[in-house]
Amino acid sequence: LASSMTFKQRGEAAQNLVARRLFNIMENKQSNLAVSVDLTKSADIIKMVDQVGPHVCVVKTHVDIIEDFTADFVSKLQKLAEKHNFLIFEDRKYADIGNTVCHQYGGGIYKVADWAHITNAHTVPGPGVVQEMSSSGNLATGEYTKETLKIARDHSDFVIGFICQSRICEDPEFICMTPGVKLEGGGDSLGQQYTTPRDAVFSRRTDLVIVGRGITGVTNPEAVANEYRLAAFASYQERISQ
Ligand code: 6AU
Repeated sequence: LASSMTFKQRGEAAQNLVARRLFNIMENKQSNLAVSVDLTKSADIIKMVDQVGPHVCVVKTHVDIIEDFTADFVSKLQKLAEKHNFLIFEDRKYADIGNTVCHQYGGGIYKVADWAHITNAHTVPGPGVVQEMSSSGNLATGEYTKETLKIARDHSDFVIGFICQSRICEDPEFICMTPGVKLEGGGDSLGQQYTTPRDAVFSRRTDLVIVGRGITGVTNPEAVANEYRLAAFASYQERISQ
């Protein structure tokens, strides 16, 4: 069962090279923390990523909210990914027909396929990647999750995991990533609901927590990122030693 295996064992079980690399980083950096750097100015993002970099396995971006996006931003981000050993996840949530998604992923201004190690897609249009949302009242439940899992298994050369609020499968090679995480729980004014790292990784048995404003919104992001890393990794260790 995935939830009782170590990240090292799961890296060995995975065929997909990105999944293998991610499990490897998680094991080596003792980090199952992704930071979502949802800031709108390139320089602020780069500064934040350099601060939290030592503590994360993944940096997640939303490049379409950046006001001053350039190729230079991408090359700086890539340099930081090498310096701190993390993967870059562009949270683009593709949701259109294949032909349109090909253009959106490979072309346009952002050319996501050139630099993002990981991206994501809704499965509403058919084969893609699951989205099970953290916002209240989301419709991604039941049959949608089941169908998405099937799509993932049918395309396991390309799919490395899911965005989900609790573990949706025990396949060792798929990584369950949970957004909507804050040490103090709660929510925001627009429907976001927060769970704690322990609740996500120990109780709901997911693998990796995605934290945005809980880290980027504080005055000492590096120290707080380390707190989240320790909390999420201890919850993983507690789970596998059960
Ligand atoms: O910690 P926050 O609330 O500041 O940021 C959470 C981040 C945001 C969302 O776009 C994203 O996680 N997210 C996702 C993802 C990762 O796809 C899905 C979801 O259901 N909820 C969610 O918050 O960048």
